[in-house]
Amino acid sequence: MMQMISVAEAASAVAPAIPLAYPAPYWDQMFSIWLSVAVGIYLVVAVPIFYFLYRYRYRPATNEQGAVEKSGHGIEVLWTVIPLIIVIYLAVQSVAFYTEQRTPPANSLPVKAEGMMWSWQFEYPNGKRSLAELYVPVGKPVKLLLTSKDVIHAFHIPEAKVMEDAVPGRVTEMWFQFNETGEYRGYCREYCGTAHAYMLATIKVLTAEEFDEWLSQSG
Ligand SMILES: [Cu+2]
Repeated sequence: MMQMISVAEAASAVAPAIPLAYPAPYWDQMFSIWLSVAVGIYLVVAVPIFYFLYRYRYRPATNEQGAVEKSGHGIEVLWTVIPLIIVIYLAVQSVAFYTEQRTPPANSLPVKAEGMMWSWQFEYPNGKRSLAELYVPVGKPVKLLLTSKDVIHAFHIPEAKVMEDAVPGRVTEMWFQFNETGEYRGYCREYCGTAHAYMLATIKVLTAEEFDEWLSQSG
């Protein structure tokens, strides 16, 4: 019984009802689907291989001459159509999840993010700015509008499993949402020179009230 409870707890820890951050679950689900399909195909192929290795092993004077298979259209259609269906499913499912991962929800809070050697500057809708600290409200999607002052950088949030390039002269988009308050880290993930490794941003996830208060304070 104790074992059962701990297994159930482990399962709920792997897939909590409300994940720490979006859009990470789309990526996790896609990974699980691909892994399941890959393991399934591996078993379908590998188990018969080992069986046939044993079943048709060499024995003197037995089946020295192989049988010639002449009619096999049925099985050829089968091994063409089944993989085709699997590949189409993976493609359609991937596009569906990818679209969710990449499309900021309509109610997203837009925040401009500018990379520079070697820090990040953020600008909020009311014009307030912050350096190396990204303040966001909990439970609300945030749309980062990324660009760069100098070279190509990339903003990466491990918990949300998102990353996007920050390119000079261009604005790129990525979205994320934290569902728990606390401090998390954003990284530059495009090698950009000497202090690249120190090009971090602290993501401060506040309650809606704390965020509104912070946003309304000047400077
Ligand atoms: Cu950088």
